[in-house]
Parts: sequence; C-alpha cells; structure tokens
Amino acid sequence: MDYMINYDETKIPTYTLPDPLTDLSGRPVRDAAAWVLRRRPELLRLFEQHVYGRIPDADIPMGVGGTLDTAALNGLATRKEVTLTFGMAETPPQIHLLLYVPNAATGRVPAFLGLNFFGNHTIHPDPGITLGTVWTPVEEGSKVLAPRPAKDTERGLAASRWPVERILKRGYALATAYCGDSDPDFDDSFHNGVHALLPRDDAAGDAWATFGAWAWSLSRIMDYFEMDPHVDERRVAVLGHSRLGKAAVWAGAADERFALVISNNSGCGGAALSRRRIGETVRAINERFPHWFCTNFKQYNDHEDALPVDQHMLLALIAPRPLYVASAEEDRWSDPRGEFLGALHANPVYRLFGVEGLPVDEMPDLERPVMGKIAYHIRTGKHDVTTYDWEQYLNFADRHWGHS
Ligand code: GTR
Repeated sequence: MDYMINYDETKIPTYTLPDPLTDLSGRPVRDAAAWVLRRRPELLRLFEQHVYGRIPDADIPMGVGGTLDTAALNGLATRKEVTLTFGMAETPPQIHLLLYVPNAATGRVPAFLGLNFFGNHTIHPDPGITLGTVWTPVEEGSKVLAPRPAKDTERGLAASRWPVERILKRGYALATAYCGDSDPDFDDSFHNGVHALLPRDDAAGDAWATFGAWAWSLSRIMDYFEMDPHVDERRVAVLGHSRLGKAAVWAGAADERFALVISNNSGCGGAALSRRRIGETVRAINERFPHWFCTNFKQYNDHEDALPVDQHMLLALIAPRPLYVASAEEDRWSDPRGEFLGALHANPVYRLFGVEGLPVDEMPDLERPVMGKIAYHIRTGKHDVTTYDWEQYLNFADRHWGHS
C-alpha cells in the first residue's frame, strides 16, 4: 500500500462536482422529460463505462423451483426457498432466494430485498433454512476462496443485521440471497458465478465485474418477484450494507423496477463522493478489490477529478423514487459526510420532478433522521446494519407506501 489515507476535512482538495443537469455536449437539462430521455441514459452509460462495467445484454433462460413452509417462525411467516437456475449448463449458476412473507398479511405484500454476506443460514437461526454452499478462504488470511458446505453452527451468525420478526410484524416480506451465489467475492478472473454464463471480453475496459454480477442477480430476483403471488413487485425496496450497499445502489439506479433504494454505509463507490478523497479512496478500493469495478475505473486512481461522474449522479439516477442514505458516526472509512453530500447533491434532479429530495442543507445531528423523497441519518456506532437503521427504513417505506 503506497498511498496515504486522509481523515482530515481541512486537507480535502478543492474539487468541482460534475453537474447532473448539464449533459456531455454542454446542454442544460431543464425538465424531467429531458432528464428521462436524454441525460439519464447518458449518465447510466457513463457509470457502466467508467465505474461498474456493462452488464451484457443477453436473455438467459431462468428456471424456477422451490419449497414452501407456511408455519415458519412459530407461524409468523411463510418461508419460501426459491432456486433460480440460469442457462442449460450441467452445473448451472443458481441463486438461492430466501423469502419470508408475513402470514398476517392479506394480498400481495411490499418487500425488502438485500444480498447477504455469509449465506442465507446466517441471517436467522431458523433451522428450516437450507444449508447451502459458501465461499471461504482456502487457508487463513488467503484472498483465494473455495466453496464448502455451510455449517449448522453458523446459523444466525449475522442475525443482528436482519431483524426478521420485526420486519414481518410491520407487514413487510423479507427476501435475501447469498452474494456468493452470483459472484464469490475474490479476484477469480471472473470464472465463477454468473460471469461464466456469458462471454466476457477481458480486454474491454468496461467489462462487467463483481458489482455488475451482484446487481444483475438483484434484477433477476426482481424478475422472479414479477411472477410470485405473495410479493407486490411494485413495492420492492432494494437495500444493502457496505459493499452490498454499493451493489444495491447500482442495481437500484439501473433497474427502475426497484421502487425504493437504501444505502447502508455504502461509502466509496456507493453514496460517498469520490472527489473528497477522505477515508477510502478510488485507489484504495481498486487496489484492495481489483475485481469489484470495471478496469476503466482504475484510470481514476489518484485522478478523481478526471471522472466524468461522481456518486451524487448515481443517486440522482434513482430520482424520483424514494432513496435512503444512512451513515454511522465511527465509520470514517466510508466518509459519512461524503455520503450525506452525495444525497444532497442529488437534490436538483429530484426537484426537476417537482418533488423535494433531501429536506435539509446541513448534516443532521446523530440519530435525527431527515426524510423527504431522499432520507438520511447518521447513527452512533460502527460500520454495521442495526435495528436502529432498520426501524428508520421501515418508517420510510411506510411513509412512501402508505403502509402500516
Ligand atoms: C471494506 C471496503 C469497503 C466496504 C467494506 C465492506 O474493506 O474497503 O469499501 O465495502 O469492506 O463491505 O464491509
């Protein structure tokens, strides 16, 4: 590591953010129609080309199978385990979706969807969750991962991040899938997961990488929701924490079927402005995680000002849909202030639609959520997803979907 990490606000270089409302030819974007028809597609292409890579355009057959238990969690929920199978290969890539639907609900319910880090069995101790395959380091400290069967002893290890009963009691379904199903999180030259489905032009600077694969998987789950009788596919919130928050924001920006988008501590490459160069920088993220973004993004190591975009524009791509950005006080690596500013500078695009984005100009105090069409909070504590965070997301969804 031959780069310095700055944590001092006074040492942030002066920077000018690119204007979401001026297109590449210098023309101003004056109304929502111009945004939708001209600027939004242009910006999406810029993010594909320079940051996340282009998801190949291909129609891959998706097979759907699964099981259902109507008496899960002591009768609170119906647990569905749905296997999505892609392509016709002998051992095709599969996404194993875990879905809990509240039994008290009538009709189709709104849902929260997020990828998980360690396997479906880790989100809740529920013994009915199938133990799948997880990717773990081949030896301690190794960056190379290999698949192995999940263990019974790992059940519920990440349960503090998934208040399943609370979500269900508030009338929402919860859906999750293991991120490693679509792409194991290591530099494997894109041989595993869904990259293997489609020819990947390794020489292309904009070839899809890990965030592309994770976002792709979220969209395939959305395809499934369009067929599921329990989920209201018009009210699906996509969310994610940290690296999976970056994936959720990219998925939500690109796929407008996601009606609400939540970034939990997504930091660099997520909600935080890259040009601030405080905490994790473009160089730091590209060097430690060379497989996350497309190759072109590496050109911007130490050259953030040359980026044709910044992350406020990614958040603006979500407009006019509800967007929640959340930070944690001790999570300086993710640059909480940069996450707030990312949300704030998406405002002009929300205004173009005649709606209020973030209703404040200054960062709110700790644990004082602010909610317009864009919401923001910073809570005490570390880089994590907590019940406090979830409580705000549930309130935000209630507010926008008139659900309670
Ligand atoms: C860190 C990485 C962050 C964030 C985090 C996580 O090591 O630098 O960008 O994604 O991992 O996902 O927990």
